Amino acid sequence: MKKFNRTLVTTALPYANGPVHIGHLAGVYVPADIYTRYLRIKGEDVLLIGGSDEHGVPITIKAQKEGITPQDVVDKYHNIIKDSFEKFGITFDIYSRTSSKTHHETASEFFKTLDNKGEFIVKTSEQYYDAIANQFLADRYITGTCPHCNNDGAYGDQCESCGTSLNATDLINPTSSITGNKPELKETKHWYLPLDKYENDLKKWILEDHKEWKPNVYGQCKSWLDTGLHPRAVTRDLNWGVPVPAEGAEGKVLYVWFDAPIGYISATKELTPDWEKYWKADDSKMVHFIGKDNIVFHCIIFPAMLKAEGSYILPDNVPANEFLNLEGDKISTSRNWAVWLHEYLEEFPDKQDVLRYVLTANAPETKDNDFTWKDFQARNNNELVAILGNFVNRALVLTHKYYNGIIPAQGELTDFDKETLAQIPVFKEQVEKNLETYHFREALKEAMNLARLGNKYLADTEPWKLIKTDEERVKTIMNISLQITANLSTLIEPFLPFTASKLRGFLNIETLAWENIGANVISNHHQINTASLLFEKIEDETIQAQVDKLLATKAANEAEKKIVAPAKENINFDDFMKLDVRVGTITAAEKVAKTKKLLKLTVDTGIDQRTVVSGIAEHYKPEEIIGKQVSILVNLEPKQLKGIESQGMILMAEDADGKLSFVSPDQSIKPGSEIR
Ligand code: B3M
Ligand code: ZN
Repeated sequence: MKKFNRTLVTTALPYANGPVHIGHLAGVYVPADIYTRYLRIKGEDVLLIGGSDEHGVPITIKAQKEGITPQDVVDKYHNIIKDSFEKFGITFDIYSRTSSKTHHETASEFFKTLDNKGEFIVKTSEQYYDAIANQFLADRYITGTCPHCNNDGAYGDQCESCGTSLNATDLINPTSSITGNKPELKETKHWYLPLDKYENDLKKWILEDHKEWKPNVYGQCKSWLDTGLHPRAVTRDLNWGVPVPAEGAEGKVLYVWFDAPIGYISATKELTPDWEKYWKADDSKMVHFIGKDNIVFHCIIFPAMLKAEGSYILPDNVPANEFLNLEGDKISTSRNWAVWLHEYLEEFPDKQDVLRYVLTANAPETKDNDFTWKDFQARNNNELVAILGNFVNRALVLTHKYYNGIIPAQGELTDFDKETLAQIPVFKEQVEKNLETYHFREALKEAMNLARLGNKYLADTEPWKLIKTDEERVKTIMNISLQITANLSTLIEPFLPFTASKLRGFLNIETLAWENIGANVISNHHQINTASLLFEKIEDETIQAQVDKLLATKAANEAEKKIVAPAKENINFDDFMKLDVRVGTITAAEKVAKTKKLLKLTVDTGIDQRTVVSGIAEHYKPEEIIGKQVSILVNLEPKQLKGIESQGMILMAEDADGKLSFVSPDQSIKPGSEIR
């Protein structure tokens, strides 16, 4: 195996268009943090690089939806995301953002270098243009009917109903989602990176030289490479991003997937003047932690960019994970189907390690996996509490009870003692071997096996019985139990950093050297501190509350689906003009006796003062609506209701839950004004 002298660990830059959730943590940030902490504790030279991806259509769409600027969007979410990562103990050496000045300069320079070297092909093609909005439309801004399944809401790049990848020009009846206008085809010029030029190099590099990559990653790369690579546009017609530094490129920005991976370089630059060593020296190892939807960008496109530039190293590994689902459904930001990290931190204070543990133990390493709250509870109660917490607690409590917290010296060791101690370095090696090959679930299991060993040792030696008959022997047993505990505090550090630090506090020790795991690491007569429980049981009610929260989300999503009733059959203009709707002012209101729903209203319609009976009593109190301006249909045939003649109808908006709301003018206007 090649010998490396430093490691650069990068993590996918999350789009700053929403907060981060457990899927992000499980797929990318926890494994990357485990890996980095492991190398750091071994004393290696390693950097963990991260940041927010603040460009591209995902950001502009969010801005449009919320009626704010793209800058507002990224400012808001960058801070939320950064804060969540920090609180979960993801130890970034730098968490930057692609809107930074250094990044704009770096990405721009990178493009210029390639352009000057003649690495791009410039081509003109026809793309959809919205003549009213005066702009070319990104694929995501075009909707239409899917030619494969007839779904009406297909996007220009994909139909989410049948999953087919589309070109915008495939859509039947394309519509601009900015103006609702029918877009037209118009010529535009773009810069393309000829990926085909690197096909053979990439084939050798991945398919022959990196057979050790995870099967899911290797397989995806192979299928791309087998299909054949084509030139890919690296510029876009958009007004948000890094401007294309070339002549004739006004109004164009770098494609977000061109600039985002360069973000890893910019962030390293911002972190250290020594950045080039990490990116260009042959003895540097680069590892990209990403989710499976980013594989092609990190294994094919970015390496092609780096090769085209010429002075950079390529990643040594890209241990991409599959997806984590939530209670059987795909995690979705737009459907709010997620466990949001900032909410978890509030609802489960000081339980970061519980989530880190569960997400690692159940990581989607080789296939999609499911997060369920039941499993979360079970792993906490049956593993963290019952195995790790229980062992540590017994070792510490007994030491306090028998020896006032002063570690007794070992006497003569039995064969069983020796066998037990000999196991410790075996677990260390297993953890190492698994971490170095990106098998984080397995590595965690091996670390937990040391706690299992401790439990077994105590169960087999039963010091609480021996203390009455063989006090000398108990000293040895407790010493060995504490050696195991102290070794545990190092072995679990990469996975459960908060717990490891607590444990060191209980033991009254500093971080121990990784290399020493396996030895007797804590000395005789050392005084330990008083301890509390490392983990607490999570009760059914707590879990039920989380399940209920998700059920409420499901119900809200269902209601949302129902809310928009399909449009009724078309009517002609004359039919419409038959309706005489006016602005009226409510001048009096009272409940209709012996009814629950009805109010008797007097309305100034401008034409007259008239009586209307309206079914709104469950939504409004009579006294709160006097003076309110409303919409009233004045030419509806009068009707007798509970003995009162109702002369017209107040128009109400009604949502899926049956909530009613007046349709009122947004400023005071003369009663009798016509509504059409
Ligand atoms: N922002 C996509 C994503 O969040 C993208 C990753 C960029 S990594 C350079 O899935
Ligand atoms: Zn379709």
